[in-house]
Amino acid sequence: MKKLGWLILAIFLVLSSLQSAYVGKVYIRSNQSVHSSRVLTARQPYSIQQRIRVAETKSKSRLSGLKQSAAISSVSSPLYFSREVLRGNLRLKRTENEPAAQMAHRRYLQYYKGLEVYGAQVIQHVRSGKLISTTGEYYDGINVDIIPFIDVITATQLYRIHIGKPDSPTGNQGPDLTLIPQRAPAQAAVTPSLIIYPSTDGDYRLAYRITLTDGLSYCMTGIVDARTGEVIREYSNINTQDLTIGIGVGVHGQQFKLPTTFEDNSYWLADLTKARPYNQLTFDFRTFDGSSWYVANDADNNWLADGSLVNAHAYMGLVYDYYFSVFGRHGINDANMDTISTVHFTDGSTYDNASWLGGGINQMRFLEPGPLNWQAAAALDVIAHEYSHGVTEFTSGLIYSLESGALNESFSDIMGTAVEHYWQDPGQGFDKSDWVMGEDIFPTFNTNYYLRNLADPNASTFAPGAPYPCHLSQFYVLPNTEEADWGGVHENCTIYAHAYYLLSEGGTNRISGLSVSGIGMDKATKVFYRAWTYYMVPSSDFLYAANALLQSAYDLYGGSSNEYGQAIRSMEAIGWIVN
Ligand SMILES: [Ca+2]
Ligand SMILES: [Ca+2]
Ligand SMILES: [Zn+2]
Repeated sequence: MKKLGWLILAIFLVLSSLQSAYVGKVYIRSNQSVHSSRVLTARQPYSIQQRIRVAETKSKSRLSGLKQSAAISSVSSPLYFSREVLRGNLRLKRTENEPAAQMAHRRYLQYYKGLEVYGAQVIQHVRSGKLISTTGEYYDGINVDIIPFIDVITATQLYRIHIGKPDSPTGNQGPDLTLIPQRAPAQAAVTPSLIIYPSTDGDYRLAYRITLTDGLSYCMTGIVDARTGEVIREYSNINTQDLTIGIGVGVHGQQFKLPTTFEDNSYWLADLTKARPYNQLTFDFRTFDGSSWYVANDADNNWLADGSLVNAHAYMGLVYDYYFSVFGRHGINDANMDTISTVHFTDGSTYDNASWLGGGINQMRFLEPGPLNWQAAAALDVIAHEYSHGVTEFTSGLIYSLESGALNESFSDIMGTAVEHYWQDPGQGFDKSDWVMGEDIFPTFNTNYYLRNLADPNASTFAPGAPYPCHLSQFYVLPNTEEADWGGVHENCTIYAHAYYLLSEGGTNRISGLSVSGIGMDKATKVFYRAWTYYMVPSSDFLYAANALLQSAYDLYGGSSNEYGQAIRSMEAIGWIVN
């Protein structure tokens, strides 16, 4: 019973066992088996002790010591409150719904003459539509001139000098992309702004709030007086207690910064909620001792020995950042669950592949290169593909067989490609964005080496004479057995992935001859993401998917929009009759 569960839940990157399948000139090894009991029994306790520590910097971001407002009672009056909302002095930041308690918590920011009052928030607690209480920090009687004496550029430069980083980019810009293909975490993407700062002496000061970051090693926020240039206050946005930043070189020679942890006189490939708000651990299966394997470690935090460990750890963070910045998603389960991957995994018989292992294990595995020397962790689209299987598990839950399984694979390829385009520049060669899957796992770059082609699925075959399909009429009807890849989930997935390509970039379907005008990748991804995570259910089939996609486009852009029209066209292009 349990064993059957495992079999279903291990989702591999490529087809499992259609004989002699190949892509381009490269043969895919068949019999990617997950039967081995070692896959199931080996447990991996965290080798790093004291995982939970008190975050020292936490108290710094509180307003302790500042003037405590007695004004919260005045703002508790519904009349006063609504007047302040109308004036724009209280603006809703977000509502947290708590269905179990039939409550909603509406969090408002305080403004003065259009400027945010630093640290001030008022929260209305509502049950069944009725106001229960009002809490927070609110300042009244503010009287301050809002004309600054120094401009934002000068203030930013002053703060750069203050932290000893005269060339630091501000938080809303990316760091130096030539050296490190890594953008600033979305959390740091803060545009400098003028604010009202309630100071400890009970007065209010006009100030700039400025965040400076290089994307990972530091992320400092300073409050700079807009009249005097004095740095009134500052704090780090990274809880740096034991976060260390390593430097590593990936499989293709790229340099990355890596969030690591120093402990037991060694550096570990682990970010324990320091650089990002979740635990991210990258295990090295070569440490397997018969029962456990361990987080990768390194003596000097210069990760030069193994590129795939470096790629896996760095890319996992980039995938998180993508989902957070584009969709506001907090990790695989949207609640910042641990993100665990193992590199160099093997059960003695499986190689040259990657997988998401769900069902409570919830880990990714990048397999030891085998005869083909595939470095599965070296490809950003592959990492995002596996990660997205995790997202599927916590959203639509598309069952991994037949049409729902092919859709599950489609969305992993779609998101893998979206993430690649987000972080990499278009082009040919390693570390460039394109419309094929997995090209960076190969030891040498060749435009014919890839797993699947979203732009032109028919251009490659998964078995002699069997091209990947681009149209419903090319759907492969296969039995729901492991030998037949659970109804061809890795084969039929290209139909919807191709629809995504057509909607993004525009183009003509080879079979129907119907053309779609591209609406751009950002919009197309939004349409697909919403259908995938909000509308689909475990048993959704291809027809359901078509309707979910159209509903998603309709929600976003309306029934008379070009976007909706092109979404319809994309479904017609792959063979649906829309009426
Ligand atoms: Ca690429
Ligand atoms: Ca790619
Ligand atoms: Zn997959």
